[in-house]
Amino acid sequence: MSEGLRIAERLLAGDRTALARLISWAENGDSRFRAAHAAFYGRVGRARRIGITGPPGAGKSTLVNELARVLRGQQKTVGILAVDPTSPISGGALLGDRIRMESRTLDPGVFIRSMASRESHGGLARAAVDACDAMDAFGFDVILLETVGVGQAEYDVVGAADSVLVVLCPGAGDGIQAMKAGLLEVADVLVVNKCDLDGADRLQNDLSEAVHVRFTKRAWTPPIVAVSAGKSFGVEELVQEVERHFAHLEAADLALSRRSKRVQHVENVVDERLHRLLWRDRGWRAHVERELARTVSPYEVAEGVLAELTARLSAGPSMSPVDRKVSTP
Ligand SMILES: Nc1nc2c(ncn2[C@@H]2O[C@H](COP(=O)(O)OP(=O)(O)OP(=O)(O)O)[C@@H](O)[C@H]2O)c(=O)[nH]1
Ligand SMILES: [Mg+2]
Repeated sequence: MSEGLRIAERLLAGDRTALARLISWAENGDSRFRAAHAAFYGRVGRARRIGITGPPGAGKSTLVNELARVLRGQQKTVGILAVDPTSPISGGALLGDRIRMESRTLDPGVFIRSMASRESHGGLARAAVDACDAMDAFGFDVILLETVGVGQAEYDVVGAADSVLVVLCPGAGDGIQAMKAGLLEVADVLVVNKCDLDGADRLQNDLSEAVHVRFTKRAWTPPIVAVSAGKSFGVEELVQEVERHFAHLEAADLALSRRSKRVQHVENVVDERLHRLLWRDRGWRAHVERELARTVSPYEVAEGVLAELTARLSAGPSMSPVDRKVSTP
């Protein structure tokens, strides 16, 4: 039996070490993950996935901890994945998260894991979905996925969840920033956190106006929920709103919604593998360098690569000029 299959069996038997190993494989793009995934995929789909995003410092981690507390009170088991960009600043925040979430780490009904976001080309979203799949197959009832809402890569990550919570808090122009950054567009529920602070009412009003203008033609209008994660206020109501959104998905077509998100996952897998195959391979890089040295324009070089690639894709399994022992054009 392959290592991937053995790990999958252990995962399905409830072995947390196997879960941790699988998530590391997912994070590193380890090929053993694929065999394991194929083996446990039949058990994926029972968990509710909730994405939590928003600007740095909005209180996402504090809220995730609070959500876990409320969900545990409902006897639900919770898997938590915090996706952090690999920057020195959030490296510190990550440590902070670990400490803050410590109150949940002794609870066997909770699993907490963080993941660094260094991969591009769909790699981050792919790895996050893979990790969620592993937690789902393990048997967690709810999966909470936290990511800093700073760009498209992060939106792609939370976009794979069933429900997306966008967390904002009062502060200079935060609501406006969110609207500019396209954060509202990804929201199923808007959370005004730190409602213990001044300016929360104004933020709530601003958001309410923006939602009115932008979401008129959609089947679901994101509710705006005021909470104070820091003071454990309003979190039960927030959980109810998330339930309401999930009920809406189920009434519409949950399977369809999930399937369309799976399409994105497949796209990400393909993008990432193609990218690796092409550019981590010195053969193609060297070819491009040689061509550029002949003062061929970048577009001409790109056209040449694409033509050769298309030919090789239809010709055989390997696209690498090195693997196929053929010289580059
Ligand atoms: N006053 C107040 N402060 C809060 C509340 N919730 C969180 N905070 C504080 O806000 C700061 C940031 O909280 P985090 O939970 O780390 O925020 P985050 O969004 O996860 O931050 P990053 O992951 O670094 O983007 C911390 O100092 C929290 O204690 C709240 O409801 N009220
Ligand atoms: Mg955080």
